[in-house]
Amino acid sequence: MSNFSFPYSRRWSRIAVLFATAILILVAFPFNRSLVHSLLAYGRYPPLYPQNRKLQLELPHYQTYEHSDVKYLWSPNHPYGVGWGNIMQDYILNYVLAYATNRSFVFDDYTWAVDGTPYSHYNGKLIPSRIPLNAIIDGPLAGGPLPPGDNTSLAVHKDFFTRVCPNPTILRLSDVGGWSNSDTVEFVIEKWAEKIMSIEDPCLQFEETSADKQIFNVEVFSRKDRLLSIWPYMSSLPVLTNWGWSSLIYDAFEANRGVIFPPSLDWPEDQDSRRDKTMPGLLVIHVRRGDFNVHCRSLTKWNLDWNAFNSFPELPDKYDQVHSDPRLSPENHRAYMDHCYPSMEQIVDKVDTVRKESPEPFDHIYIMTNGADSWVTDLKMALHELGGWEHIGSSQDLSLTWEQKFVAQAVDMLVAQRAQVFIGNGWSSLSSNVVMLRTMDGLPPESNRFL
Ligand SMILES: Nc1nc2c(ncn2[C@@H]2O[C@H](COP(=O)(O)OP(=O)(O)O)[C@@H](O)[C@H]2O)c(=O)[nH]1
Ligand SMILES: [Mg+2]
Repeated sequence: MSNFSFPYSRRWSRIAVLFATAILILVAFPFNRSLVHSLLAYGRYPPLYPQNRKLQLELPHYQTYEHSDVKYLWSPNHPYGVGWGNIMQDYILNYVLAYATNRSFVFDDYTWAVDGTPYSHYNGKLIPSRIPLNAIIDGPLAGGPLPPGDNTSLAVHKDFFTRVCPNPTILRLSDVGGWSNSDTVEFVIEKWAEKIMSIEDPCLQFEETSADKQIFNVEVFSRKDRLLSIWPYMSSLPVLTNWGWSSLIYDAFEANRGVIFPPSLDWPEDQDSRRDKTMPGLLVIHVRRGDFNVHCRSLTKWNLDWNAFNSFPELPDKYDQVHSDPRLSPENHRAYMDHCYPSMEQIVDKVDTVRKESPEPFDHIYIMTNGADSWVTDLKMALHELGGWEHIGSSQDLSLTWEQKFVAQAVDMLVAQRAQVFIGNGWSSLSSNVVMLRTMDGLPPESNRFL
């Protein structure tokens, strides 16, 4: 008898498991659509980068710093729930302030949510709430070494800072007078540097209030008259001269050479000489989709200028050339949107124009984008119709590891950094950071164009 009952009970237990899973999904779905979607799509949770996290909590200089008189500056109140482009800008300016005041810069993760949960929802998907900075970048900002002869203290992670500085001196924005949100970043840094340099306590932090309650709020990056005068100083600092991407990003680039720039190119064998090399004949275009549809409409209401370094005076395409106040007439509004959120036809036209104007031929194009797959496929077809391409690649063609998937924007930035010509979106901070890094790499201003 018992011999017969076995298959039955096994079958029943399988049915019961399937039934329970189905019920779980049905019950959970209305409450946690993204979770269920992600689990069904990928069958796993986003990565939490344990190796990177461990490394940044064990940086080699911590041992000596623990028993020394190193001075620190921790600026909390970084924005959250925003893209990497915005965070990168924010971190760099705060690093400049710490460096200018001879203090160790304190960095935190690229933080999407501060509620303590490991995962967040974005665009119907689960993402890590926090990504260790060293999963994206390498170099001084993430605690890497400074060039020989530079004795400024190295950066440390926030967890190290809170351990060695349990009772820091707290700075409030009102502690320094004589500056306002309309002054240049250069002036604001000078003002604050005076104050910070006068403080003896090695442990110093700004009061933790709310995101964006900081010296440099996000508005700084859309006001060229406030930002650009800091560039000569900022561009001389190791945070930019020694900028590097994490090995996760460089590895993704190398693994995807075939869809970025197929191997016809003479490409140095060793990793070091590859790092700063541009790829002749490669045109990269940043096609900002998704949230920009709504975002661009909001920008028209404020008549917002191009973002940060997209307004370098040397660049050939200028905001003023193509835009008049979009609030004044429907035509102006349309002209603004044509550049902020261009149609497929307008994008193809721009590529055509840039290609015709360039003295060098382009036969490879790479579309970096957050656009939907089917839309990108159509754009590729439309570009193909222009003719003359040996290869058309895009973000959607990249094969990435699970850990690389969630930092894919940095992989695209590296591709754009190495393009012979880059076409960006003037309002995008991601584009602006690309232009900034390309400028640091000594690429000519004419090689940065805008839609
Ligand atoms: N992989 C990839 N993601 C992008 C691209 N453009 C935008 N995104 C995504 O959208 C976010 C854009 O936010 P942000 O970096 O702040 O740039 P901005 O909004 O254009 O100023 C990025 O962090 C990415 O998650 C792109 O070209 N490639
Ligand atoms: Mg953004």
